[in-house]
Amino acid sequence: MDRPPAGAEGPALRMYRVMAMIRAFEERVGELAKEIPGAVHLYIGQEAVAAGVCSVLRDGDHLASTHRGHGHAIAAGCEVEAMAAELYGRSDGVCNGKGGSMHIADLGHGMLGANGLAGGGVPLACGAALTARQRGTDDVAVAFTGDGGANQGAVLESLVLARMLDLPVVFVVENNGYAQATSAARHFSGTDMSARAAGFGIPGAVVDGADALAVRDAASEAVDRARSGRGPTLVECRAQRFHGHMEGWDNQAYRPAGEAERLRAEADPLALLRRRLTGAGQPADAGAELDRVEKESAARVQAAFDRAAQPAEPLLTALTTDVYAAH
Ligand SMILES: Cc1ncc(C[n+]2csc(CCOP(=O)(O)OP(=O)(O)O)c2C)c(N)n1
Ligand SMILES: [Mg+2]
Repeated sequence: MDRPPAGAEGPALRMYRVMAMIRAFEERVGELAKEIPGAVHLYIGQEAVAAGVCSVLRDGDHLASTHRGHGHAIAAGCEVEAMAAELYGRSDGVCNGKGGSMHIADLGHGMLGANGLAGGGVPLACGAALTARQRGTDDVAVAFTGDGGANQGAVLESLVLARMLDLPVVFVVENNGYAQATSAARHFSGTDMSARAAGFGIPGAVVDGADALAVRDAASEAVDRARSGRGPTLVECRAQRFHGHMEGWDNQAYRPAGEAERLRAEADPLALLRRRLTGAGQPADAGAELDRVEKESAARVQAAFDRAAQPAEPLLTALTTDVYAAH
């Protein structure tokens, strides 16, 4: 994990930096989606979840992501330059251009990988948690999944395993109300995930996933529990997906008319945190500082993609390398 520099800057501003970078990255990916090879799933609307959860992680911790993984990677500290290169399949991408959007992994930052399999990262995080236990460290692992992925057998098995071994793992369910075109009301049995957690003997919490500070609080409690040997927690973050499931594919006809626009207006995580950071009792120049953060993020992302769009495809000789990895 790459923590932003400490000092006078408080956690809220640090989270805003992360969220602004995710938003800038994802907006640029949205603009370039037609020319980026492969599928891209945007995280716009869910930034507070990745930023809030990762704000309480430290070096040595791990996270396993989903197919909607750019935000998790950025919050873990992955370089946007190497991510942009990866999206274009360049040899200087974070996975040498062989993974693309849905397989961004960066072990140097504890990022076990985005994952094309819904729910697929969850058992991996349990593996990282078990490794930490066996090595005698107090490192923790975070398993991200969506609401759809949360129905996967491997996720439910992971909940059993985590409880039985009391693994230092935190399950984060990003409930954005949809699995592709199917609303959670039509695919999710029960009322909420935290109630499901109780059935596995695991503490559960539900939190507003648009509220970075609330996510951070819930994640902090869960990570402390894991780090101190008190076992797993499941945190359901009620989040919103402002875009379709995947760029260039989804006309969102399954959504109530105007829903995405309404959510953007009412539940934008950046707007919410900005209000907190510029409200009563905050420095007079706080708004200008946030503007600067957004501008810097957009400029860095622009430069990253300008460079990434230049061809630098992996050589043919690289075809047989990176097939197996020893960990
Ligand atoms: C095991 C598996 N089954 C089906 C799919 C096809 N698929 C891709 S994304 C997706 C929906 C995932 O929904 P959710 O977990 O809620 O994540 P979100 O897209 O909302 O972030 C499905 C079914 C898949 N990738 N993997
Ligand atoms: Mg979903």
